[in-house]
Amino acid sequence: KESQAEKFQRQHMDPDTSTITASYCNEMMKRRNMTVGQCKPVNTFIHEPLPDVQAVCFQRNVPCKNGQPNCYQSNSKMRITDCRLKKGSKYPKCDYETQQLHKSIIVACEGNPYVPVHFDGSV
Ligand code: PAX
Repeated sequence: KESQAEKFQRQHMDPDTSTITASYCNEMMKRRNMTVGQCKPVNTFIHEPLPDVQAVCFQRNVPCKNGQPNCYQSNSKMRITDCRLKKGSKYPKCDYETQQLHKSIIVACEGNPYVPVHFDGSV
């Protein structure tokens, strides 16, 4: 079974992509199984090496949106792509807007090893 850490990597890690095209989110949201049963409304992909993203669990502790205390904000801005379901897009035709950004990420971490399991947002 897929662990929470593996699920985070499937949903949020894409270190090796250099060119992001307008169809990036439509392709990636499907390829990474986020358009099964419903279209996931918002999802962020991170284009940085996995160790750099795992290291965020030991950076600045910030409160999570849900009030839990296990969120961390990256010291550095990271290359990310936000995928947002377009207005009027209806399952099973999941049509996404692709937006490339350079922002600090906030992730929730759990476990031993202590690794990212949830993407809380970007600032
Ligand atoms: P998730 O289901 O929210 O969290 P996501 O991050 O890919 O998935 P399982 O066992 O899988 O149910 N976990 C936590 N969740 C929230 N807050 C804290 N502190 C926490 N600690 C542990 C994956 C698992 O992490 C556990 C949680 O119980 C899950 O366990 O976000 C909705 C989704 O949209 C993404 C992020 C979320 O998906 P929202 O708005 O409800 O926080 N998303 C959202 C994104 O990718 N990019 C964005 O900019 C935003 C706003």
